[in-house]
Amino acid sequence: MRVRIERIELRLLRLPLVRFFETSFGRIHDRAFVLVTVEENGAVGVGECVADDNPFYSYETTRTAWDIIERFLAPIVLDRRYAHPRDVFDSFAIVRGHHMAKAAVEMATRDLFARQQQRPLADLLGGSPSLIASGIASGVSIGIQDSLDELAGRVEAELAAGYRRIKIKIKPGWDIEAVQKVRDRCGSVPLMVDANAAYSLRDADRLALLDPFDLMMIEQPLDYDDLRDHALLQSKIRTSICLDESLHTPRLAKDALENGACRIINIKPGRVGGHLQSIRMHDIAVACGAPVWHGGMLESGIGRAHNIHLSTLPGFTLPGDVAASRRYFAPDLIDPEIDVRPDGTIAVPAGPGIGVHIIHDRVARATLERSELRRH
Ligand code: OSB
Ligand code: MG
Repeated sequence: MRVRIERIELRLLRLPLVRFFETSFGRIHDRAFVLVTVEENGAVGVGECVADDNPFYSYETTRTAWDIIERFLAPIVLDRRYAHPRDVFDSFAIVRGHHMAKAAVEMATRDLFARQQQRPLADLLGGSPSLIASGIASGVSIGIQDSLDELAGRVEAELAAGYRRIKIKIKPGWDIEAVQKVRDRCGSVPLMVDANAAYSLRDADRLALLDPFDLMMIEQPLDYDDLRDHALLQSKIRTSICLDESLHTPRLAKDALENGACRIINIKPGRVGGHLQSIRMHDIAVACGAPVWHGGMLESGIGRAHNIHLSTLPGFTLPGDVAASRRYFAPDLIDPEIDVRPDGTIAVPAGPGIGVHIIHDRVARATLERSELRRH
């Protein structure tokens, strides 16, 4: 068994969002991303690069990812024989960082390999058979709204749809009141907040005001490179800190957990460099006894499908930001779309690879640029 990529196709896509999404970085109305297709002998695999147009969540952008894949990653993988796609990430070691670019190529190669073997990706990744059968628990991420009433209405609608946990975005000026409003209207539902690095340690007293609301966690309150201040903050507040932006590598996750900078780990394969690094980070968190959940990056159904398969690893014990397609895109690039069931779970696609059917017409219509890479 081996995998050897003969051709890579890059596409820059843009899809309008069903509704704007606002975080502490600002408000967006559409989502641009690079879709990576790898091919061997007519068989293909796909990966969605989660880098956005802007370098706000991470320094990577659609343009940097395209450039890094074209000039550095493609020359490494093209025509190289890998015994297994788990070897792809480490073969990129000469390139520092650029995890989103690396992840898209590694994940596409995983999909290709799993399809060649006629196995679902979850099985290849080491997913738990019971989670593969039962589906994964789904939560939603709700952006900053124009009013607190609008926010409460959205939370109610998502709870009615079955979602098992609600996350609301916060920033200074949209925090305590927002949480208070949701608790007043919706009671003791599983609730958490995500600050996307909008605070500093000087805000510790304000963040401690969240303690009485019994939140599951506060995600990434402080800066993306700031483990020490997160540890100091965690010692001052009762609410558990979960890190997202700060955790780029398994080693950082270990440092963060051992030094008390967080108690819970968010895993996004794009942020850490793909499935292998996600599995390593998952294993570290499990060894430390820390709960893990799967984050989201407003992916289309293609990236979403990868996330669902990865979420079947046994350490993913908390509901992830892996929700139905229709929350973001109408239509999605896949059919049938990803849907949530009334019990708040999402089925794991059962076919080979990521197991979803891509509507190529829709991909073509959303494509702004296209390029084919081969070894010459
Ligand atoms: O911080 O988790 C985040 C979206 C884009 C960038 C960062 C984040 C998010 C979300 C949305 O919270 C998660 C999703 O539903 O895909
Ligand atoms: Mg986050």
